Formats: sequence, structure tokens, C-alpha cells
Amino acid sequence: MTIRNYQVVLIMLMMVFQSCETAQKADNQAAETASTKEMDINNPVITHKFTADPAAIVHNDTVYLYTGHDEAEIDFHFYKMNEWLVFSSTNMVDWTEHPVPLKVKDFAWAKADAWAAEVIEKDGKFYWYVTVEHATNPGKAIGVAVSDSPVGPFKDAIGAALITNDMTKATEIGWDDIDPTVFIDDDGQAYLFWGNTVCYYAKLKDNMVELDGEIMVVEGLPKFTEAPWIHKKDDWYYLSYAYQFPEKTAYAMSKSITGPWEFKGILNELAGNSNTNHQAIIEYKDVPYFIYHTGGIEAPNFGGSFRRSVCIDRLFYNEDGTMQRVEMTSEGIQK
Ligand code: FUB
Repeated sequence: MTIRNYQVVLIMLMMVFQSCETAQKADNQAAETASTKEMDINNPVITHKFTADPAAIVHNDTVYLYTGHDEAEIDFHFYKMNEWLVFSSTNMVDWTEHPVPLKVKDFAWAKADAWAAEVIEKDGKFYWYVTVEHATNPGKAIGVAVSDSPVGPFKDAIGAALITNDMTKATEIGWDDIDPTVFIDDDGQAYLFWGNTVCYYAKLKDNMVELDGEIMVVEGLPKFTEAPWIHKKDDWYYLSYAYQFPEKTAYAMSKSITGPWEFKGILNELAGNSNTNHQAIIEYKDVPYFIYHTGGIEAPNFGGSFRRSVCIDRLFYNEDGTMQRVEMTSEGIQK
């Protein structure tokens, strides 16, 4: 073969190689497009408002998602929260917003801070336990609002706080009476759990608006910060809560709502770009869900610790009843 022939063969080989490389790149791009096309990016679930501290119930085959409303401007570095919001869905992906159902100013005795809250249904009425700053009794307090509908409007059920700072003495801080979670056991007895630094609980009377007996302290919750959430599956009670600060979510299990609680470890890692982590756990159409917030909403919204957004991912149980660590995803729940 002459030198010229060698050159021709070399050029042809290079052309073949280049066209293979181009084809491979196109294949990769197509695969990438296909995989991003397959999955929608569904977290956060609400993007037109900042939403925090989720709580949720299932009623008449519909999920109602209750949240706080983070209203802090980008350069305001604390909570600015004046109202709570409610959204509903029948597929955990498409959420309908309802008119604002409850505001701090609906409680005449409160002055600020629509912090974490939870709703429960009993005998056709919906009771909403909320955290607010008390106007005259210094510190945080817990109030109750009531409605005939899960989307409100709600009104103050008592005309006064259910829990005030002077009722709880396990810590000196003025913000230990926050983050109520309410639970009705199989025998119909309702319980309220709440707290910051210390986790408290008390029985509720049948009318849901009065405590029934002493306020107790829950033992066995290492590094308890706040955000307790009680749920039950099969014969296990679960108490999940915000752990340490910045917050992860941890949980404990018990065979009784009054304990003893056995610590089971971390359930969810630090929430992206938010120093708080606040969970709700529900089962809808036999599928368990973990609902939480992050500060990770993408630009141009600019999320953060005071500009949070609710996200939803699947929750999985092991055979022994323990819960698997949550995988927070951008895709969230798919239709
Ligand atoms: O949203 C205000 C407070 O931040 C809540 O009450 C806590 O649970 C934390 O998320």
C-alpha cells in the first residue's frame, strides 16, 4: 500500500469513529430526555406561596393539607406568619387552594405568629389546634378553632387559649407551648401532644376544647426540639419529632400512647436550605406519605429558613414496624 492509500484509510477510519461518537452522544441525549420526561418535578407541591409546618388529614377520600404561610421578604430573617392555609387533593399531586381559612386575628387574645398547627375531625366537626403568641400572657400559647367543614371557615372554639406558658413548668423558656399534634385513640380518647425542648401531652375531654387531667412530660425522646407528630399503624404508636438544631426528623415507637417510647433513630435528614424540619405522616388509599418542608424552592423564588415550601415523598415501613429513612426527592409523588 502506498503512503497515499494509508492516508485515505486513516481518514475513513476517523470519519467512521466520529460518526459513531456522534450517534452515541445523540443516544445519550435521547435517553436523558426520556428519563427527565418520564418523571415530573413535583416537589415542592405548592410553588406560588411559601408554605411551612404541614399537617394533613384524609376525609371523604380527599386529602386536606394544612400549612402555615411564610410571608417573610427575602431580607427579613425571622418568621413572618399571620395566617394558615388549606389545600385539597385526590391524587397527592394536583392541589386546590381554598380561601384562607384561619388567621391569627381570628383569636382575639392572640397577637402574632401563626406557627405550626394540626387539624382533626371528630363527630363531623373539624378542630384546628394552633400555635400563636399570646397578647397578654407572655409566651407562646395553643388555641383551638372549629368548623363544620375541613376547608373552613374556622372560628375560635373557646374565646381563650387552651394552653398558656404559665401552665407548663418543665422549662423556663417562653416558647415551649408550640406545635400541637392531636390524636384520637381507638377507644375514642383524644390526646394533645406539643412542645419545644420538652414534649408535653394531655388528654382532651370529649368536647375537644378542654384538657382532661394533668399535663405530662414525654420521656425517652433524645434531642427533642419540637414538631411532634403522632400516628398509629397496626398496633404501633409512632411519635416523630424535630431532632437537634438545625433539625432532622427522628422518631420513637410504643405499644401505648402514653409510652414508654423507644427511640428508633433518624427518619429524615436535614431539610435542604431550612434549619427547621416539620413532618406530617398520613396514609392515603393505602399508601404511606411523608410530608415535610424545605427551603429549597428554586430561583427566582429564593427559599430559605423563613421562606419554606411543603414537599411530599413516599414513606416505607419495615416488616417489624420500623420506618425506613425518607428519601427526599425533587420528583416527589408521580401521577
Ligand atoms: O414555623 C414556625 C416554627 O418553625 C414551627 O412552629 C416549628 O415547628 C418550626 O417549623
